[in-house]
Amino acid sequence: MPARAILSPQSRPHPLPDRPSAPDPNRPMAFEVPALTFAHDALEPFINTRTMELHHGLHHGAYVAKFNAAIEGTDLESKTAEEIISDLDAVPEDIRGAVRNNGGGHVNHSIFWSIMGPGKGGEPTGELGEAITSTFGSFDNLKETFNGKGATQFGSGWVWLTMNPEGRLEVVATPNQDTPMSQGHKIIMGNDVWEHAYYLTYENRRPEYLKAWWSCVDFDAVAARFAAAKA
Ligand code: MN3
Repeated sequence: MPARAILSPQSRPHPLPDRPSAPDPNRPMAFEVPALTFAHDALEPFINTRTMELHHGLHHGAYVAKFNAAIEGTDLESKTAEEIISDLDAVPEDIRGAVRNNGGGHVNHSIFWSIMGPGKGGEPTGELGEAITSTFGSFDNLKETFNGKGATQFGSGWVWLTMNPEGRLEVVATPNQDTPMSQGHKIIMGNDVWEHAYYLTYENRRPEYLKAWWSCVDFDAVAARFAAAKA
């Protein structure tokens, strides 16, 4: 029996998306990839420059382009991305899958970029720090739970710290670009565990990436999300 190729071109995971097309000037309300507040190389050595270029520019860009295309001409154009993704039942069935994947991708990544920065890390303090200690016992316990759920999320997905519908902090994982917002959670912070988020540096060692990533977390930004979620 001939040896079987492990990766056929068809089964290759995560092909690079096409470069997103330029925004349509006739659709000024179209969603856009938010600009980073730091340079692509600023998260080295934890997240390398090429990963950031591809991830922020091309992967997120492709979600935005497909999200815009999916909702074009529908009354969803007047809603925010968060409103759309929080109420998928209100999305017409023929575009619901595209909106769930690409709207979710846009919202998830927009949050992800906003809670990271260079020279960050450390530990959460203030009310966020107290809530973490009271819910998980310690910040180290939260990290262990978060990294564990991120490492065992099968295939592509995300791991999140949320405020659940009961108003308590919770660590949840979601597959693909699903977002806990669709289940009534408020997102406090999250990490992307798709291979495109880490493979160039960490290859198959997702747990190593999960541990290193905490050095990029901007806890001031996370605390602001926590305060907004409580309000
Ligand atoms: Mn991603």
